[in-house]
Amino acid sequence: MPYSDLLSLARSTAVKAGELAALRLAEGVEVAASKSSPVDIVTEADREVEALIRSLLADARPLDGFYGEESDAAESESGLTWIVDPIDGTVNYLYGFPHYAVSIAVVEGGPDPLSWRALAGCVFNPATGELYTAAEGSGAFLGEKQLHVASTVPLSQALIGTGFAYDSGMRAQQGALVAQLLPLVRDIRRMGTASLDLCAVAAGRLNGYFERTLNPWDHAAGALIAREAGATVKGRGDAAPNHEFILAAEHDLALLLEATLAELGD
Ligand code: LIP
Repeated sequence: MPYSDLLSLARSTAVKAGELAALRLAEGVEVAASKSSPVDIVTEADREVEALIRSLLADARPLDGFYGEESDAAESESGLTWIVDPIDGTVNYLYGFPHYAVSIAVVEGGPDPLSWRALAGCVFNPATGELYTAAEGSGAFLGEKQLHVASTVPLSQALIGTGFAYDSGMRAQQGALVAQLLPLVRDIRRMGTASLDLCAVAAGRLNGYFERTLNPWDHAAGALIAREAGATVKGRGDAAPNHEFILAAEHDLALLLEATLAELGD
């Protein structure tokens, strides 16, 4: 399998990082600081887990670039860059809600989702032990089980995941949009962890997912996993997923969901 060495490194690193995150959670975590808003928080565990990931990756591949949520970016000398969210779903983690993940992806190029080519990715939920993986062209897996996106359904039968920004003004807009969408679909799920939402689409646990204002580290691995499971993963129109918008679903539903969101003013 191409990129098997990269995927193996992502997988082993994610498991070690997840074990550390779970250990720190068991010891008790507190807010270390807030970032873009009072509810956009970071814990010391986020920082410690990212430092571990960064160290393991640098030991194995010192010339690769690094782009993580909690530390400074490092330029790539190899042409590859690691895109890392040490604890995606930080608020879930802080509250002890068992739905958070270590998300690690390696891309050809730099940390720009509009231009990178994702090669391998891993999303690990330490609370459940679920380990999602994918390498470009080799399919997506939950453990050893190959994943396939759910078959298409009418929008009225679709279970749709989404999430909200940390900015209160943006949240008001997103809440108003969800209020309009809710009667048009089976139901809405807001689970708080973009990487796991994208893996849920890959696993057929969600029919679709969309969100705005995500950072590259939130979606780099999950988008590859969803795409390798057969989902359409996109930005608006022909754009690649990006900060402004990401949507993942089986192809026909993806186009219908995007058109519906546009009609609702998103
Ligand atoms: C989170 C995302 C989630 C989004 C949250 C937050 P974080 O990332 O995974 O989808 O709705 O607002 O951005 O901040 O926990 O790494």
